[in-house]
Amino acid sequence: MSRITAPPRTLRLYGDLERPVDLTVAQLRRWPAQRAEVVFDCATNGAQRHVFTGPLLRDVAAEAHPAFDVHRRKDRSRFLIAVFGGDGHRSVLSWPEIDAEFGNSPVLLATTLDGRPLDAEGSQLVVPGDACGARYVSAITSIWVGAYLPPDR
Ligand SMILES: Nc1nc2c(c(=O)[nH]1)N[C@H]1C(S)=C(S)[C@@H](COP(=O)(O)O)O[C@H]1N2
Ligand SMILES: [Mo]
Repeated sequence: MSRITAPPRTLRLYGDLERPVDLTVAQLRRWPAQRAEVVFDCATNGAQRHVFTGPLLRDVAAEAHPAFDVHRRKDRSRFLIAVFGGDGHRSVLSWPEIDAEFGNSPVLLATTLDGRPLDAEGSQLVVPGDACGARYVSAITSIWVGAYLPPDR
């Protein structure tokens, strides 16, 4: 048994949140896990089929208390989500895309990929509705949640 193991990757949930938090993959297992069997296409690698498990992004993000009035759909509809990978790859989602009263997309923060725990490399975003794999951001280092306002508004 090796004593030298990589420290677990931590994901920083920050932005317009009342309770920003740093989470390891182990801590992501506190939420109920869903299972997603997905197929997506990659421009360089072709079609890929994978099985992911993990909590819903909206459940994890909700516990960080985004700074909107949770009872007002119009207020929730303003928020964006940016997901960053360790290699600089990043993608955006919107809050209404994953909100149960809007697009209701079952986006996951994976804790396993094809049965393999992701503790060392970090969580991966799972966007089951996407035909393309680009938003399946792996080795997530941070997630920003907030109401972006273009500079000219
Ligand atoms: N961190 C990170 N995640 C990423 C990417 C990347 O370059 N960096 N590529 C995306 C793309 S384009 C695809 S198709 C899927 C699967 O890519 P893979 O086959 O290289 O794993 O991961 C996505 N997640
Ligand atoms: Mo890709």
